[in-house]
Amino acid sequence: METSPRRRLHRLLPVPVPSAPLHDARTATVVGRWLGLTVGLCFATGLLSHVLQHPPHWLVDHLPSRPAWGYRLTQGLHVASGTAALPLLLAKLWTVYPKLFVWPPVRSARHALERISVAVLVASAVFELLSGLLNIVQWYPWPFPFVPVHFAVGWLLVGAVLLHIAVKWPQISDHWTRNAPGTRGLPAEDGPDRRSLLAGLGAAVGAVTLTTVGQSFTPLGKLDLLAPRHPGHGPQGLPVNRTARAAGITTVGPDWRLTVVGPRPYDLSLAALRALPQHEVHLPLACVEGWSVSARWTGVRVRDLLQHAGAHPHARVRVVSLERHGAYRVTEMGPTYAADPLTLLALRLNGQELSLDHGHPARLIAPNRPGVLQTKWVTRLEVL
Ligand SMILES: Nc1nc2c(c(=O)[nH]1)N[C@H]1C(S)=C(S)[C@@H](COP(=O)(O)O)O[C@H]1N2
Ligand SMILES: [Mo]
Repeated sequence: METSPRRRLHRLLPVPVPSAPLHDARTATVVGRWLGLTVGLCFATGLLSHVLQHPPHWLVDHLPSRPAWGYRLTQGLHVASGTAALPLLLAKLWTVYPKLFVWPPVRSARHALERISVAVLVASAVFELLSGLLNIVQWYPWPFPFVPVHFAVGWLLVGAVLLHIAVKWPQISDHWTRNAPGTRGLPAEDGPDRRSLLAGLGAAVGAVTLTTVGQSFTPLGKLDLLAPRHPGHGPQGLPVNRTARAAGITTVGPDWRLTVVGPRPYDLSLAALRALPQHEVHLPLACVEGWSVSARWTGVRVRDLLQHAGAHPHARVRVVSLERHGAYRVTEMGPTYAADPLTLLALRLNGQELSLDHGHPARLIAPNRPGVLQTKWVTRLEVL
């Protein structure tokens, strides 16, 4: 290793020279490991969310309906880690951007491959974080469906991260600790400028986290200034993603009936449903967009309704809404949810009859289940 003038100066002076360039491997390593950690957490929780929403057929019967707060926690972490990764990604890109302009741009086949892999890494990271952010505000300014594309690019990103770690392993291990081999004999600390950069970055991550995480972690609800949803805001104290109007449901008349299709099919009027044994559960509604609210739901156990139709206790169920169009008008549920005593066809929310926006006259509420699958305006249960 050549000795730079700065390094020579460093040896002469007893105090550190406050001019570390910050576009260096040590800074890239420190920022990179925080970014890697948040992206890893975001990927793992995203994968879990995907499996709960779109389980492969061999897993449908085994999805856990407990802990009841599981999805609230993991999806809260998914959105919080993705949000925290934004300032980290910007800092990382700033640290390494001079490398984009190295000359000559390609030195060898290996170098060309490395640059291509970095391009994939940067593009997929920017795409994942931005598309996730726009999904939270429900803005889809692109022609493709969000869920499958966000999921597929997530794999691309994780592959690119692993490749990047492998390629950069020598630099990463050299600069993992402060006393890097190339700087042996120098004071074992980061200069004031790197320390300020990292402190500023920590403050930025802390600020975006504290002002958004209250959307699912309600004790911090008062600080929830930047998130688009606020847990307590909305009819009956809950936000609404799809209003009754947007779903094309203006009124539900007295002729509404719940049909249960199974070996012994039957249907029930609302009065008959209200006359069945009612149960009360405290369960969170946890939206994939990260907001979550716990509420008190009252209604009839889905298990009881299915049993009455002669369903096998391990049967899967299809839940059908009055809604005519819309991606979530029909959902399916495996036996772990259907048989769980906490899974209700809810008629009441926080002591009042469900409002039309929350799914009047009946909606599904089940433990550890993504919000998108908590079907509103239910009119049919089909034993599969
Ligand atoms: N029929 C139907 N049910 C639905 C939806 C929908 O679009 N149609 N949206 C779901 C989503 S994404 C969420 S987060 C919850 C929100 O419930 P809330 O509006 O009562 O808060 O309802 C779910 N149930
Ligand atoms: Mo949702």
